[in-house]
Amino acid sequence: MSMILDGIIDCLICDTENPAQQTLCVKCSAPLALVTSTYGAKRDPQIVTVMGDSNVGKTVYLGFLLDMLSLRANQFEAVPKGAYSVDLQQTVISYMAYRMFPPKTPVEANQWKWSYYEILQRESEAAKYVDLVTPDLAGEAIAAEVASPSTFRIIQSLLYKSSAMLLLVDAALAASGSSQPDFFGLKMLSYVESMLPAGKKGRTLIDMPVAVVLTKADYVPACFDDPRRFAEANLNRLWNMCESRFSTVEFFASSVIGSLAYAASDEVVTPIPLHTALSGILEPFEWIIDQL
Ligand SMILES: Nc1nc2c(ncn2[C@@H]2O[C@H](COP(=O)(O)OP(=O)(O)OP(=O)(O)O)[C@@H](O)[C@H]2O)c(=O)[nH]1
Ligand SMILES: [Mg+2]
Ligand SMILES: [Zn+2]
Repeated sequence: MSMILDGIIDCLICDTENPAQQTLCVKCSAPLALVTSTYGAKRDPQIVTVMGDSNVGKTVYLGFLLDMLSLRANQFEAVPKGAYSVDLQQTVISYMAYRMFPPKTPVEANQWKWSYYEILQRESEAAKYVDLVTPDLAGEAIAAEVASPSTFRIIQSLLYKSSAMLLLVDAALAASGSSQPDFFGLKMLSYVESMLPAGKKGRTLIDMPVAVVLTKADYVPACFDDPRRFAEANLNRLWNMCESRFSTVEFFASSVIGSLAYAASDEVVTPIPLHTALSGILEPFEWIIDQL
Protein backbone atom coordinates (compact mmCIF):
# COMPACT_ATOMS: atom_id res chain seq x y z
CA MET A 1 0.00 0.00 0.00
CA SER A 2 1.42 3.40 -0.94
CA MET A 3 2.12 5.99 1.70
CA ILE A 4 2.40 9.72 2.21
CA LEU A 5 4.80 10.65 5.02
CA ASP A 6 6.78 13.79 5.87
CA GLY A 7 6.47 15.31 2.45
CA ILE A 8 7.45 12.04 0.74
CA ILE A 9 5.07 10.19 -1.56
CA ASP A 10 5.65 6.57 -2.50
CA CYS A 11 4.63 6.01 -6.11
CA LEU A 12 1.56 3.78 -6.47
CA ILE A 13 3.09 1.95 -9.41
CA CYS A 14 6.83 1.57 -8.73
CA ASP A 15 7.08 2.44 -4.98
CA THR A 16 9.83 5.02 -5.58
CA GLU A 17 9.95 7.79 -2.94
CA ASN A 18 9.10 11.19 -4.41
CA PRO A 19 9.19 14.67 -2.91
CA ALA A 20 5.58 15.77 -2.36
CA GLN A 21 5.86 18.75 -4.74
CA GLN A 22 6.42 16.42 -7.74
CA THR A 23 3.38 15.80 -9.95
CA LEU A 24 4.80 12.79 -11.84
CA CYS A 25 6.93 10.03 -10.32
CA VAL A 26 10.61 10.82 -10.95
CA LYS A 27 11.26 7.23 -11.94
CA CYS A 28 8.24 5.95 -13.85
CA SER A 29 6.20 9.12 -14.62
CA ALA A 30 2.97 7.79 -13.08
CA PRO A 31 0.94 10.71 -11.66
CA LEU A 32 1.44 11.06 -7.93
CA ALA A 33 -2.17 12.24 -7.73
CA LEU A 34 -2.97 8.53 -7.93
CA VAL A 35 -1.47 8.18 -4.46
CA THR A 36 -2.94 11.32 -2.94
CA SER A 37 -6.39 10.48 -4.26
CA THR A 38 -6.32 6.80 -3.27
CA TYR A 39 -4.77 7.48 0.12
CA GLY A 40 -7.13 6.58 2.94
CA ALA A 41 -9.60 5.00 0.51
CA LYS A 42 -11.72 2.15 1.82
CA ARG A 43 -10.37 -0.22 -0.80
CA ASP A 44 -7.00 -0.76 -2.37
CA PRO A 45 -7.10 0.50 -5.93
CA GLN A 46 -7.19 -2.23 -8.55
CA ILE A 47 -4.98 -1.68 -11.53
CA VAL A 48 -6.24 -3.00 -14.85
CA THR A 49 -3.81 -2.68 -17.73
CA VAL A 50 -4.70 -2.47 -21.39
CA MET A 51 -1.92 -4.09 -23.41
CA GLY A 52 -1.48 -4.51 -27.13
CA ASP A 53 0.62 -3.65 -30.13
CA SER A 54 0.74 -0.16 -31.60
CA ASN A 55 -2.35 0.68 -33.66
CA VAL A 56 -4.58 -2.13 -32.28
CA GLY A 57 -7.01 0.43 -30.88
CA LYS A 58 -6.11 0.78 -27.18
CA THR A 59 -6.72 4.52 -26.95
CA VAL A 60 -10.02 4.31 -28.80
CA TYR A 61 -11.22 1.33 -26.77
CA LEU A 62 -10.27 2.77 -23.40
CA GLY A 63 -11.69 6.20 -24.19
CA PHE A 64 -15.08 4.75 -25.14
CA LEU A 65 -15.07 2.32 -22.24
CA LEU A 66 -14.54 5.08 -19.68
CA ASP A 67 -17.14 7.20 -21.39
CA MET A 68 -19.72 4.41 -21.33
CA LEU A 69 -19.03 3.84 -17.67
CA SER A 70 -19.50 7.49 -16.81
CA LEU A 71 -22.71 7.56 -18.84
CA ARG A 72 -23.96 4.78 -16.57
CA ALA A 73 -24.13 2.05 -19.18
CA ASN A 74 -25.76 -1.16 -17.92
CA GLN A 75 -25.61 -1.41 -14.14
CA PHE A 76 -22.41 0.62 -13.88
CA GLU A 77 -21.83 3.97 -12.29
CA ALA A 78 -18.39 5.56 -12.49
CA VAL A 79 -17.03 8.66 -10.84
CA PRO A 80 -13.67 10.07 -11.97
CA LYS A 81 -11.29 10.84 -9.13
CA GLY A 82 -9.47 13.97 -10.19
CA ALA A 83 -10.01 15.97 -13.37
CA TYR A 84 -6.93 14.36 -14.98
CA SER A 85 -8.94 11.13 -15.11
CA VAL A 86 -11.33 12.64 -17.66
CA ASP A 87 -8.67 13.70 -20.20
CA LEU A 88 -8.45 10.45 -22.15
CA GLN A 89 -12.18 9.98 -22.52
CA GLN A 90 -12.62 13.63 -23.50
CA THR A 91 -9.88 13.46 -26.14
CA VAL A 92 -11.32 10.37 -27.77
CA ILE A 93 -14.92 11.60 -27.74
CA SER A 94 -13.95 15.03 -29.12
CA TYR A 95 -11.95 13.60 -32.02
CA MET A 96 -14.65 11.12 -32.92
CA ALA A 97 -17.26 13.88 -32.89
CA TYR A 98 -15.20 15.46 -35.69
CA ARG A 99 -15.04 12.11 -37.49
CA MET A 100 -11.38 11.62 -36.76
CA PHE A 101 -9.55 8.96 -34.84
CA PRO A 102 -7.44 10.26 -31.95
CA PRO A 103 -3.68 10.56 -32.56
CA LYS A 104 -1.20 7.85 -31.77
CA THR A 105 -0.09 7.77 -28.13
CA PRO A 106 3.38 9.32 -27.71
CA VAL A 107 6.05 6.88 -26.62
CA GLU A 108 7.24 9.07 -23.70
CA ALA A 109 5.77 7.86 -20.40
CA ASN A 110 5.31 11.40 -19.09
CA GLN A 111 2.77 12.03 -21.90
CA TRP A 112 0.48 9.10 -21.05
CA LYS A 113 -3.00 9.75 -19.75
CA TRP A 114 -4.04 7.97 -16.59
CA SER A 115 -7.53 7.46 -15.29
CA TYR A 116 -8.71 6.68 -11.80
CA TYR A 117 -12.41 5.90 -11.41
CA GLU A 118 -14.55 4.74 -8.56
CA ILE A 119 -16.84 2.22 -10.18
CA LEU A 120 -20.06 0.92 -8.71
CA GLN A 121 -21.62 -2.16 -10.23
CA ARG A 122 -25.24 -2.62 -9.24
CA GLU A 123 -26.26 -6.22 -9.56
CA SER A 124 -29.74 -7.34 -8.60
CA GLU A 125 -28.67 -8.64 -5.18
CA ALA A 126 -25.63 -6.61 -4.17
CA ALA A 127 -23.56 -3.57 -5.11
CA LYS A 128 -19.85 -3.95 -5.78
CA TYR A 129 -17.32 -1.12 -5.68
CA VAL A 130 -14.04 -1.21 -7.55
CA ASP A 131 -11.42 1.55 -7.63
CA LEU A 132 -9.97 1.31 -11.08
CA VAL A 133 -6.61 2.73 -12.13
CA THR A 134 -5.62 2.45 -15.76
CA PRO A 135 -3.09 4.20 -18.01
CA ASP A 136 -3.27 4.55 -21.78
CA LEU A 137 0.09 3.08 -22.78
CA ALA A 138 1.88 3.50 -26.10
CA GLY A 139 2.08 0.29 -28.10
CA GLU A 140 5.64 1.10 -29.12
CA ALA A 141 6.69 1.26 -25.49
CA ILE A 142 5.00 -2.07 -24.77
CA ALA A 143 6.69 -3.66 -27.79
CA ALA A 144 10.10 -2.28 -26.77
CA GLU A 145 9.71 -3.56 -23.22
CA VAL A 146 8.56 -7.00 -24.34
CA ALA A 147 11.46 -7.25 -26.81
CA SER A 148 14.06 -6.27 -24.23
CA PRO A 149 12.77 -6.13 -20.66
CA SER A 150 13.60 -3.06 -18.57
CA THR A 151 13.69 -0.55 -21.43
CA PHE A 152 10.35 0.67 -20.07
CA ARG A 153 10.42 -0.32 -16.43
CA ILE A 154 7.04 1.24 -15.79
CA ILE A 155 5.39 -1.53 -17.82
CA GLN A 156 7.04 -4.14 -15.64
CA SER A 157 5.97 -2.33 -12.44
CA LEU A 158 2.46 -2.02 -13.79
CA LEU A 159 2.20 -5.72 -14.49
CA TYR A 160 3.38 -6.56 -10.97
CA LYS A 161 0.62 -4.39 -9.55
CA SER A 162 -2.11 -5.29 -12.03
CA SER A 163 -5.14 -7.25 -10.91
CA ALA A 164 -6.14 -8.03 -14.46
CA MET A 165 -5.20 -7.41 -18.07
CA LEU A 166 -7.07 -6.56 -21.22
CA LEU A 167 -5.02 -7.79 -24.18
CA LEU A 168 -6.12 -6.09 -27.38
CA VAL A 169 -5.48 -7.88 -30.67
CA ASP A 170 -6.22 -6.53 -34.15
CA ALA A 171 -8.78 -8.98 -35.56
CA ALA A 172 -8.83 -7.34 -38.99
CA LEU A 173 -5.07 -7.73 -39.34
CA ALA A 174 -5.20 -11.34 -38.12
CA ALA A 175 -8.04 -12.19 -40.52
CA SER A 176 -6.07 -10.74 -43.42
CA GLY A 177 -3.47 -13.44 -42.87
CA SER A 178 -0.83 -11.45 -41.01
CA SER A 179 0.96 -13.40 -38.28
CA GLN A 180 2.02 -10.19 -36.50
CA PRO A 181 -0.97 -10.04 -34.09
CA ASP A 182 -0.53 -13.70 -33.17
CA PHE A 183 3.20 -13.32 -32.51
CA PHE A 184 2.71 -10.13 -30.55
CA GLY A 185 0.10 -11.79 -28.33
CA LEU A 186 2.33 -14.80 -27.79
CA LYS A 187 5.30 -12.58 -26.86
CA MET A 188 3.16 -10.49 -24.56
CA LEU A 189 1.90 -13.49 -22.60
CA SER A 190 5.30 -15.09 -22.35
CA TYR A 191 6.60 -11.73 -21.08
CA VAL A 192 3.83 -11.70 -18.47
CA GLU A 193 4.76 -15.20 -17.41
CA SER A 194 8.44 -14.36 -17.08
CA MET A 195 7.72 -11.20 -15.08
CA LEU A 196 5.56 -12.79 -12.43
CA PRO A 197 7.22 -13.48 -9.08
CA ALA A 198 9.12 -16.77 -8.99
CA GLY A 199 6.69 -18.34 -6.51
CA LYS A 200 3.87 -18.04 -8.99
CA LYS A 201 5.73 -19.82 -11.76
CA GLY A 202 6.26 -23.50 -12.41
CA ARG A 203 3.57 -26.10 -12.77
CA THR A 204 0.71 -23.92 -11.66
CA LEU A 205 -1.26 -21.87 -14.15
CA ILE A 206 -1.15 -18.09 -14.01
CA ASP A 207 -4.35 -16.88 -12.43
CA MET A 208 -4.27 -13.22 -13.49
CA PRO A 209 -7.49 -12.76 -15.47
CA VAL A 210 -6.80 -11.94 -19.11
CA ALA A 211 -9.53 -10.68 -21.42
CA VAL A 212 -8.40 -11.02 -25.03
CA VAL A 213 -10.27 -8.32 -26.98
CA LEU A 214 -10.40 -8.76 -30.75
CA THR A 215 -10.59 -5.17 -32.01
CA LYS A 216 -11.84 -3.75 -35.33
CA ALA A 217 -14.30 -6.63 -35.51
CA ASP A 218 -16.44 -4.46 -37.82
CA TYR A 219 -14.04 -5.62 -40.56
CA VAL A 220 -14.61 -9.28 -39.63
CA PRO A 221 -18.21 -9.70 -38.47
CA ALA A 222 -17.72 -13.46 -38.04
CA CYS A 223 -15.61 -12.56 -35.06
CA PHE A 224 -18.69 -11.38 -33.15
CA ASP A 225 -20.46 -14.70 -33.64
CA ASP A 226 -17.74 -16.73 -31.99
CA PRO A 227 -14.64 -14.90 -30.75
CA ARG A 228 -13.12 -18.07 -29.26
CA ARG A 229 -13.36 -19.90 -32.53
CA PHE A 230 -11.95 -16.91 -34.40
CA ALA A 231 -8.97 -16.81 -32.04
CA GLU A 232 -8.34 -20.51 -32.26
CA ALA A 233 -8.33 -20.34 -36.05
CA ASN A 234 -6.53 -17.03 -36.63
CA LEU A 235 -4.42 -16.57 -33.51
CA ASN A 236 -3.45 -20.13 -32.83
CA ARG A 237 -0.12 -19.44 -31.10
CA LEU A 238 -1.73 -17.01 -28.72
CA TRP A 239 -4.63 -19.39 -28.20
CA ASN A 240 -2.33 -22.28 -27.29
CA MET A 241 -0.34 -20.12 -24.87
CA CYS A 242 -3.59 -19.13 -23.13
CA GLU A 243 -4.71 -22.73 -22.94
CA SER A 244 -1.48 -24.06 -21.51
CA ARG A 245 -0.36 -21.31 -19.13
CA PHE A 246 -3.32 -19.17 -18.05
CA SER A 247 -6.24 -20.36 -15.95
CA THR A 248 -8.61 -17.43 -16.47
CA VAL A 249 -8.91 -16.25 -20.07
CA GLU A 250 -11.89 -15.15 -22.10
CA PHE A 251 -12.18 -13.90 -25.69
CA PHE A 252 -14.29 -10.97 -26.86
CA ALA A 253 -14.94 -9.11 -30.10
CA SER A 254 -15.25 -5.32 -30.14
CA SER A 255 -15.75 -2.43 -32.51
CA VAL A 256 -16.45 1.27 -32.21
CA ILE A 257 -17.33 1.84 -35.84
CA GLY A 258 -20.66 1.76 -37.65
CA SER A 259 -19.32 2.77 -41.06
CA LEU A 260 -16.02 3.97 -42.41
CA ALA A 261 -15.07 6.11 -45.37
CA TYR A 262 -11.59 6.50 -46.82
CA ALA A 263 -9.86 9.72 -47.80
CA ALA A 264 -6.84 9.40 -50.06
CA SER A 265 -4.21 12.03 -50.69
CA ASP A 266 -0.64 11.50 -51.88
CA GLU A 267 -0.88 7.72 -51.50
CA VAL A 268 -1.87 8.08 -47.85
CA VAL A 269 -5.27 6.58 -47.13
CA THR A 270 -6.95 7.86 -43.99
CA PRO A 271 -9.97 6.04 -42.55
CA ILE A 272 -12.78 8.40 -41.57
CA PRO A 273 -15.21 7.10 -38.94
CA LEU A 274 -18.58 8.23 -40.32
CA HIS A 275 -20.47 7.24 -37.25
CA THR A 276 -19.66 5.44 -34.07
CA ALA A 277 -21.52 2.29 -33.14
CA LEU A 278 -20.15 0.67 -30.05
CA SER A 279 -20.29 -3.06 -29.68
CA GLY A 280 -18.43 -5.35 -27.36
CA ILE A 281 -16.84 -2.51 -25.37
CA LEU A 282 -18.41 -3.17 -22.00
CA GLU A 283 -18.50 -6.98 -22.09
CA PRO A 284 -14.77 -7.64 -21.55
CA PHE A 285 -14.71 -5.12 -18.73
CA GLU A 286 -17.78 -6.65 -17.06
CA TRP A 287 -16.08 -10.01 -17.21
CA ILE A 288 -12.93 -8.53 -15.63
CA ILE A 289 -14.95 -6.95 -12.81
CA ASP A 290 -16.60 -10.31 -12.15
CA GLN A 291 -13.15 -11.90 -11.79
CA LEU A 292 -11.85 -9.32 -9.27
N1 LIG B 1 -12.44 -0.26 -38.29
C1 LIG B 1 -12.04 0.07 -37.08
N2 LIG B 1 -10.88 0.71 -36.92
C2 LIG B 1 -10.49 1.03 -35.67
C3 LIG B 1 -11.26 0.70 -34.50
N3 LIG B 1 -10.59 1.12 -33.41
C4 LIG B 1 -9.45 1.68 -33.86
N4 LIG B 1 -9.38 1.64 -35.21
C5 LIG B 1 -8.26 2.10 -36.07
O1 LIG B 1 -7.05 1.83 -35.40
C6 LIG B 1 -6.28 3.02 -35.30
C7 LIG B 1 -5.46 3.02 -34.04
O2 LIG B 1 -6.27 3.16 -32.89
P1 LIG B 1 -5.61 3.66 -31.52
O3 LIG B 1 -6.66 3.51 -30.46
O4 LIG B 1 -4.98 4.98 -31.68
O5 LIG B 1 -4.48 2.55 -31.34
P2 LIG B 1 -3.46 2.38 -30.12
O6 LIG B 1 -3.48 0.93 -29.75
O7 LIG B 1 -3.79 3.35 -29.03
O8 LIG B 1 -2.06 2.71 -30.80
P3 LIG B 1 -0.75 3.35 -30.06
O9 LIG B 1 -1.20 4.60 -29.39
O10 LIG B 1 0.24 3.55 -31.15
O11 LIG B 1 -0.29 2.30 -29.09
C8 LIG B 1 -7.28 4.14 -35.39
O12 LIG B 1 -6.68 5.32 -35.85
C9 LIG B 1 -8.28 3.58 -36.37
O13 LIG B 1 -7.83 3.78 -37.69
C10 LIG B 1 -12.51 -0.01 -34.72
O14 LIG B 1 -13.25 -0.35 -33.80
N5 LIG B 1 -12.84 -0.29 -36.01
MG1 LIG C 1 -2.83 4.88 -28.20
ZN1 LIG D 1 6.80 5.44 -10.07
